[in-house]
Amino acid sequence: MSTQVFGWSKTEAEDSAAVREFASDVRNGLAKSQKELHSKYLYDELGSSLFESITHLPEYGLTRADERLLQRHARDIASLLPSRVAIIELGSGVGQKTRHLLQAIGNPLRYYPIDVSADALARCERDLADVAEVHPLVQSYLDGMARATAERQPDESFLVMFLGSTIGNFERKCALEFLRDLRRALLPGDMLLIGADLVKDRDRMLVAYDDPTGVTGAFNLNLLGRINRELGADFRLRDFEHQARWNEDQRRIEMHLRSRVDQTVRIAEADLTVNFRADETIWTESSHKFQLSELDALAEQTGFRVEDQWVDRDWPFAENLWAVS
Ligand code: AVJ
Repeated sequence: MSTQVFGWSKTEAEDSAAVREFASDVRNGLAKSQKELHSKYLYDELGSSLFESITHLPEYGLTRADERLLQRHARDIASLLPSRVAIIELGSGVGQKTRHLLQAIGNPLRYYPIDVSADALARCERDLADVAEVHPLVQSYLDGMARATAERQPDESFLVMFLGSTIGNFERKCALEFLRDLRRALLPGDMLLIGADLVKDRDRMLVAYDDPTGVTGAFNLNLLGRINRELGADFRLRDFEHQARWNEDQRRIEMHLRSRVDQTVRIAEADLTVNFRADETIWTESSHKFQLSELDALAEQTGFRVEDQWVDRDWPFAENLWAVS
């Protein structure tokens, strides 16, 4: 997003710029031969709350593993941080997982959560007010980073947190580029705490993204609902079906929305009419899964040094502490 928004009071001009950008992304994405929509658009207010529900599903162990590691090792992690530190979190959501670490650090602390969901950030600010001075940023990751690091105090270092395996949503090549950009926004002494979901049993991965309760399906289909609401489209959600696939070559789960029938959809605000053949899909998200060795290589290729790593045994997931090298 190009708008520089602080807090959650967007002006009308910023709102309409965001709608135009959404419309243009939808137009470009649906013009491709494999139709696609960017996964960041899954997180409107309803989508964010559906994702929050996903984190409670027994089949989706990822978030609980992440939180277990942060809770169990909060003191270890805190002991490895620079003495004067401020925290930036990319894609914080409500920031629940971060509480343990903020508490373990103890001293008065500036915390900059960055997220696309203003609602989640409002809750985050409320919930964490007792453990940090919260400065919410409704911005893209790198814009928010620039905003936060501009407030660096003398002798202060930043810890950037990128939890929940959100890095897995990037194509592997884009993850590399993104981490390099992130590195460029930091200084020696700064650190990155990055969570990554590990490759595990195929059926376990698949059911985590295709739960029998149907919450993930609702989360995925809501993207079409959002296009109806914000871009005046006429998607019939019942004529689409949620699909999760394991892509073995790319080691990633892909979510798709499969058209059940031949159909035509009108998206007024994008001035677009789209045809779907029965069985054709819109690709809405990739969640790449990692090998431990791959994570160390990723650090090295992007200008970081591995400081420590913690792995959950019940749900293979790795928390990685890297330092700017
Ligand atoms: C929040 C991006 C890590 O990819 O596992 C959950 C999002 N999508 N179920 C993930 C998600 C479907 C999640 N991340």
